Amino acid sequence: MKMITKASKKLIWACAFVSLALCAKADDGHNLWLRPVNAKAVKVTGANPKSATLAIAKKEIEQAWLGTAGATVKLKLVKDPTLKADGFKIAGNTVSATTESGILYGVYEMLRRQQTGNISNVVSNPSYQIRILNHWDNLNGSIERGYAGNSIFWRAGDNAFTVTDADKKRWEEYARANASIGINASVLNNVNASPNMLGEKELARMKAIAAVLRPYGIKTYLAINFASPMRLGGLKTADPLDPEVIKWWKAKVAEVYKLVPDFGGFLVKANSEGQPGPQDFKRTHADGANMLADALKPYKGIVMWRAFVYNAEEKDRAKQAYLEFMPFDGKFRDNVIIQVKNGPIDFQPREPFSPLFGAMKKTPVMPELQITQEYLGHAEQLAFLATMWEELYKSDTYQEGKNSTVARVTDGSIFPQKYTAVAGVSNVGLDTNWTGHDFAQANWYAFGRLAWNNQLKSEDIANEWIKLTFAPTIENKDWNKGFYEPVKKMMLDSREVVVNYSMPLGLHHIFAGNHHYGPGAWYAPRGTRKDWTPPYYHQADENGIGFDRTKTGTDAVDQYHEPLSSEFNNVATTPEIYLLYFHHLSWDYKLKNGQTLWDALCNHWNTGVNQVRQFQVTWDKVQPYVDAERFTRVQEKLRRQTRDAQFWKDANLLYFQQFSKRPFPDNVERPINNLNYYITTDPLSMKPVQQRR
Ligand code: BDP
Repeated sequence: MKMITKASKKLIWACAFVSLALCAKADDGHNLWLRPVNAKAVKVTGANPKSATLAIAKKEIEQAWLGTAGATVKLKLVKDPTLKADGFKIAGNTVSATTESGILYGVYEMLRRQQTGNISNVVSNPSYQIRILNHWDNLNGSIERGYAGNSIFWRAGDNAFTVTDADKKRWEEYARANASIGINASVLNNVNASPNMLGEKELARMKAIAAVLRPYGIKTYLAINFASPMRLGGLKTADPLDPEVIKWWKAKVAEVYKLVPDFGGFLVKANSEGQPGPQDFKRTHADGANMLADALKPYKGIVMWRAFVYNAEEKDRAKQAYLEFMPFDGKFRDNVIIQVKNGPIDFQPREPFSPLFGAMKKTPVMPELQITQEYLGHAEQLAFLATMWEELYKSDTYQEGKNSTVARVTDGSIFPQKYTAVAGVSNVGLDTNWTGHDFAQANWYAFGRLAWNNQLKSEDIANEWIKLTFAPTIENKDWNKGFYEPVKKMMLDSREVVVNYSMPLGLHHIFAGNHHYGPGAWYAPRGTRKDWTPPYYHQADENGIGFDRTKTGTDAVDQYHEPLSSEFNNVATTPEIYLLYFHHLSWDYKLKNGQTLWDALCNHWNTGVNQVRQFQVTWDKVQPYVDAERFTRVQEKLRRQTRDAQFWKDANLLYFQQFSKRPFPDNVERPINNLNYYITTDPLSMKPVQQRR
């Protein structure tokens, strides 16, 4: 009798495990870091039923409460001078804030703390008022630099403007994910903006989107085409000082606010990469931005004016944004904010920070980060970008003395700013898992968490994200050692690994043309703008490699505040991570570790490949702790990353060896093809290409 009981007990346990394992098996990644949990009973008070935002807060608690069963959670709107708008206080089971959105953020924080095992009281205020995603979504549904399917907002075809239930569901899921990490604004369309964005049907659809985002505390913004008065309005000019043009914008802005009374404002890419702008009419960036700012002002709208400008004639692209914008410091209206990419060139795997940070003292400046991995392996490669952004936020500009970090010169800690903001170019698309690569979700997450608190450490963000995203479905003591620790390490190393196999020691922009996936150091088709070709950036010749931006070169170092300017000017004091960004050095230049520059480059490329191989090992070993679906997806991505990292290494070794004329160090794995193969093979499609030289 006893025996049977024991056996049947065993059977019951076995069944339970099998069914749990089956449950855990299919995970398409759609739930992001907001996975369903076994919630306990809870009561919520203070959720005024008239408030859509508080209703969401209540629902979130009810479906994810992991605190004491039967507890009561109090939501409280308070007058508290220590809390900024959106800020919140968690004390025991009470969440208080001065705004409804603040309460919602507090609730998400409380639930996150329960899930990650970090329960404590907290007072939290956001670093930036506006924490905004920039969607480079085109009205036909495609996404510029998007790697996870088409736009969730726009599509082509007969039902382009029909708002379906599926649309609304997706927009709501998107809004919820953003709110859970504190993102409170979205630009719905590409900075390379179609004038049609301001057309009637497009604006009606924006209204529908805004209605879904609003209860989640998210404001809607649009990117505009500066020539809209001509291309959409039929005017003869878009001159910002022309009375008809001013009138046109005022009327358009009034129309927008009639549809969306809490509309946020405009994002503008002007006189950049062929986009129209005020300079087409012999006016300045300030003229253009201020005209739009005046139109938006009565509605409390703002202009985010991008500083991403450069033209082919200048000797050094890195200097141009600073040269163009510094003369206008203090000349912008108080509802204009200048949006500056993290680096002076573009969103490279590594660049020093843009010298505009901290230098514009009378104009608010907002950092623009790229969440979508245009230059870090698209949705094919694992690169956790929190470490890159942490490096940026922590960089000291010295503009107002020591500790004038990029974080502090942009978040209002140092300069009195009416508006503070940070933008991230989104990696979200219609793919089931939103971001293509399961680990790319972590970059969306990290952007939001750092926008909320720009002092957060990458490690803490990784900690939260892993626990929320991969929390074990089966209670497992070994999970920490078996999954959490190795995966965290892999994430924290991953950005540097990409730098290693592609552009170490300050190399930058040596990508294959157009799609920017894989190497193309040789890419310079006849007739192409020089500053769109890699040889412009690496400057390799028989004597050496690197871009001389010192005082005897283009003097870009001069745009940095002392002591940085001198530090970057002197090769001995330049951090080696920026070496070839600031200096043209001989192949035999000795690095701090005693290696020659050539050997060090080869070793970095080689190390990068070995590190990705190690990622494969790490991932294989976590198989017992993760559902089969996500395991396989990531495993496949890592296989491809290894292949492509090797492509980077081999192509770089062979191409640059033509100039260095030096052997590879013995330990470096030899290329598996000849240089011609790499030049004539597209690294994204792996198909033959012609005329890549
Ligand atoms: C570059 C991208 C291009 C964008 C541009 C921008 O390659 O697609 O339009 O940045 O930020 O990095 O405007």
